[in-house]
Amino acid sequence: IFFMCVSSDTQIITIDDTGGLGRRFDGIGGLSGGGATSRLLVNYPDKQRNEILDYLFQPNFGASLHILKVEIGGDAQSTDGTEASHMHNSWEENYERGYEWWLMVEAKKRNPDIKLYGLPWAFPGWVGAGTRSPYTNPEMTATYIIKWIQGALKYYNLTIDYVGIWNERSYDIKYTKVLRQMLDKSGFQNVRIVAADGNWTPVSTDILKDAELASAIDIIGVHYPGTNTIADAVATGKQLWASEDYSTFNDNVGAGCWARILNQNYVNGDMTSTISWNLIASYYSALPYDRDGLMTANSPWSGYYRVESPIWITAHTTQFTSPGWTYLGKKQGVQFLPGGGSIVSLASQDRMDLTVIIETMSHNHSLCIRPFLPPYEVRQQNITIQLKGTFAKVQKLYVWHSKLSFDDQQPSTLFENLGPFHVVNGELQIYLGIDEIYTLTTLATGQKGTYTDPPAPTPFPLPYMETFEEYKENAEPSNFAQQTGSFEVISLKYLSSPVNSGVMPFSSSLHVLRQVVQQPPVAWCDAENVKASINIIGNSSWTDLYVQVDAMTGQVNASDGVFVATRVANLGCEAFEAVGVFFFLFPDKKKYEVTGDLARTQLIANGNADAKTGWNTLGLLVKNNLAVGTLNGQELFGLMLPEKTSKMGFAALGTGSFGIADFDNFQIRDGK
Ligand code: 147
Repeated sequence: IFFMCVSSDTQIITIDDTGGLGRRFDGIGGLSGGGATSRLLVNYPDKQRNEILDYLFQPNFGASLHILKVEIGGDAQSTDGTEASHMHNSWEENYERGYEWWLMVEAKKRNPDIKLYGLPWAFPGWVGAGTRSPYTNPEMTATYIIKWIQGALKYYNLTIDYVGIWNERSYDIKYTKVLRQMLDKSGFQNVRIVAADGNWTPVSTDILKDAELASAIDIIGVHYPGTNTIADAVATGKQLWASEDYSTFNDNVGAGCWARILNQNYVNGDMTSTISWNLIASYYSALPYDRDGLMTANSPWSGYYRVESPIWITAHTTQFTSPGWTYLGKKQGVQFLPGGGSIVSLASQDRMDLTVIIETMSHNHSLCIRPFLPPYEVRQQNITIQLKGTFAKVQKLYVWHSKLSFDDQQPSTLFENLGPFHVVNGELQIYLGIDEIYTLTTLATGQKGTYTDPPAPTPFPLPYMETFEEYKENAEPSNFAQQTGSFEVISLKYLSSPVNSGVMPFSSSLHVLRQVVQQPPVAWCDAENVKASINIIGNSSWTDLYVQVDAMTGQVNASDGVFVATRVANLGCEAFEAVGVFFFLFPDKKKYEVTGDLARTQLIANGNADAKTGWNTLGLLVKNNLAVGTLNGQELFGLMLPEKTSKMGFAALGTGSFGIADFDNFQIRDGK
């Protein structure tokens, strides 16, 4: 690999730390959330779950990430599901919900130096103070966010390093200043604000106009910048981040995208951190943005997962740098290469160590989901690296190599250790092919971590029974993927509380699943326009199925009704038009409805139902074009489905409006 390409000239690249360095490097990160992207990870068997976490976070093993960014759950849809809020209502707080606390703890266990960054997509309705904006009462919203930061410290000993404003929605100058002041007053002077997790403007121009705002914001974070920055952003003097980027299918083109932007976000755009949406694709593949993570783990019932090529692209940078390292100056080891591609060079704080990353990704092999990538050419080339300044004395460089293959007959080389190469008179010559990544480093560390192959994938297991008994309170049950509303396991002791006065528990069971959202959220997308809740599970290609659940709406602030459903499709932010075969029961009205959609615009049948006060058992069998419903074991309807009804999809349960409902003894059986 290290031979000269005979007929072409060599271009000299000087790597030199004299005459000015570049910016501080802040690290490479992954984003869990925005939303529910780690949903299926938590219930993997322990062995595989630990392996996956090692591939993501263990230093010198795999992606070895420097930053973990997580969603601050808002009980609302934020792309692949809804994440639980620590304050469903203004009068309560809870730090046991969801899986981001767990994930942050696991990341810190592996890398105590990993930086943590929290950002809300949506907020519980009450944070809007009667409006659909989180900025109506800035002090209240800041209190809500600071409680999350305090909870992290108090219950998990997690120090949050960065906090954002509102993902890809309007940011607010007043709120940003209030958040800064209240963070400082709460002892969180070290929590730095990233703004505005959207576009370069107006935040950059606002910072230039407003000294108080400028001192409140530490980092300008933008999404999908296409490696470009703007002059106003540079003029602020702030650190610039691609605080969300990538979101590309994790095959080799995705890996090429990631390799290109990891280098060029700095070479071209002065950005000193790039964060991948998402960290790991742990959501059902029928949900939006299938496999847009650094690796894939969406089959917890089998234990199957895949370490995809973006993990090894990440390793090329992360295993040989740390936040606090410094980029060298432009044209001093940070530049585009003459034949196409790019090089970045970073030095440790003490300048004892040097890491150089080179990428030669071609246009069609490094397309990202967005924005448009203008055409460019890359050709094979020879370069001569000349080490100057502090690095003139370097004798050898350790070399790691990847070559992404786009030919089925040809395997890719991923993060191959080529060992140390001698630097002769401060020079090293390299032949660069196309679609390659090299790391040259003084560090003798680095490892391509491996575990033995996980079990083979299997389809979602049937029959399936869930009693919710095995979970801790506030947990989300395995394999459920809530799309609107927020569902958590609660203990029977609450069922006898005044909130549920007069309602007797159904069985001797201790735990039930409760939908807790009582009003529309300060939403991130349109999903909640449906004003109903839905929690899906299973397999998106199921056709004939029997589903059954016990449900109860006797509580104060109850939902108007409950449903079970099959063949459910159209989820994520499109859940407002989720389709399927839905069997709704409205216990107070003693009515039922069969509909072809969650919004109940496609009515198939309705009628009276002899619903009990308290718990009712709903059963729904859908087979070919027949649907049969039972209520408490008695047949309630048997009908033919209209031709346009959804033909396949997930099983689901949920509520007809926002409001509390409890579910228990959920069953799925093959309907064939
Ligand atoms: C981002 C979101 O922040 C993420 O939660 C996730 O939805 C991600 C998926 O690619 O996208 O939101 C964007 C959605 C659309 C655009 C940019 C960001 N867009 O069309 O430019």
